Amino acid sequence: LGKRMEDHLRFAACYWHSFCWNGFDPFGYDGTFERPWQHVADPMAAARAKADAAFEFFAKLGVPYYCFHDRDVAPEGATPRESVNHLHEMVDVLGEKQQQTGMKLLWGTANLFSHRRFMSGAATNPDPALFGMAALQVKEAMDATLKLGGENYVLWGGREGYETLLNTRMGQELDQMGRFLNMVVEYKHKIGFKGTILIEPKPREPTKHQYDYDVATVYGSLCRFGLEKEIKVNIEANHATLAGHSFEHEIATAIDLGIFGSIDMNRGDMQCQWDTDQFPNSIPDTALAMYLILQGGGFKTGGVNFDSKVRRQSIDPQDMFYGHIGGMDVTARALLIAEKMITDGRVEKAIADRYAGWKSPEAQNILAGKVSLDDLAAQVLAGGADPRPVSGRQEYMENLLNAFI
Ligand code: GLO
Ligand code: NI
Ligand code: NI
Ligand code: NI
Repeated sequence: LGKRMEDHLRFAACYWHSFCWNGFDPFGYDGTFERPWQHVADPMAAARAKADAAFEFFAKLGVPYYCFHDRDVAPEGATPRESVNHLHEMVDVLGEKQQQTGMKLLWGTANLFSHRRFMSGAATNPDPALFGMAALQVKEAMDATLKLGGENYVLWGGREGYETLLNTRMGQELDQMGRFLNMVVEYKHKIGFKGTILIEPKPREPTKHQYDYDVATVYGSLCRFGLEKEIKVNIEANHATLAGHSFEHEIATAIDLGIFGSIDMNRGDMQCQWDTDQFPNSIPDTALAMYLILQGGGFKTGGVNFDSKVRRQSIDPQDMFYGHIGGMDVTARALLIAEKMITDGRVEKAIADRYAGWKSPEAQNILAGKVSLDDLAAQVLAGGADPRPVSGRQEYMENLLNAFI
């Protein structure tokens, strides 16, 4: 593979599911988890206690990377200035923790979706004052990411979408989003951040019509904003299935469009049609995803962030270890299977054989734009023969995957 297997184990644990989400759901207004820092009255003391617990967990897990939102690590203050001061203080704490544990930051991000001020969007808000608040938060989160040596910066447009066109100017909101993303990219260059900016597509939740629906939609927007060379995507398994795709379809689409960046690893639940963020547990599905990623050149600056959480009923802190260890084992096994598939070469060869006809100089001329529709039609008539159908061998190929597991 040209790279040692360990180079692909760029696994990250996320701060928010294990240390911020408390087990609430739309019917459980209160969480089910007991967190010691919830009872600490001073918000900054609570943030420090939370950081102690988070890094103790990351270190015990032995995971090399973590990811966080600004508000996961530092509480909102009474004014924008106070919120910024909180973040600066906590970035120093995180820096010390990284030094002590050897943990690295896979990516940083800003939470532009939990606070009520963002209920009608962040960059796509009808009020420019809220666009400004989003800019402040992203600027500060990018600074924090740079300072902590983060390798990427993620933008998930949590509230960038709408509920009804009877109160929404969609065209204007998309223009606002384009301006915002261009400002982010300009700022990245201004501060000399070398990492990749990643958009995380997601459909249907929390707004009814999310603008960053899936990889193809994001690509269309990036082209419209002139940013298709500047921004890549962070693909989440559960978001892919919510959009009616498979995880591997979204990965393959991004690779083919040249915008594959990183993945958020989890698994959707076919019965609960929302973003349940379960730990991955299907080896065949994960193997296929890893196969495509390795075939596409592997992870460059990106990695595998476990955007996964234990269930509301799993209040035993040990379940957090079981969840992560199980999910990481599944992913590691999937990587080994993917490696076997690549060295074996049968899948690759079967695909090459299927498209072999396109290797001829005549066929290459068609793809190179050297043949017109009517010329080609005339050639077919002159040739006389009726072309034979090409077999898909779908059942054989799908079963072949099982031979590697
Ligand atoms: C929500 C998303 C969210 C993002 C995170 C990073 O469904 O998956 O967890 O990954 O906000 O921006
Ligand atoms: Ni995610
Ligand atoms: Ni998600
Ligand atoms: Ni999710």
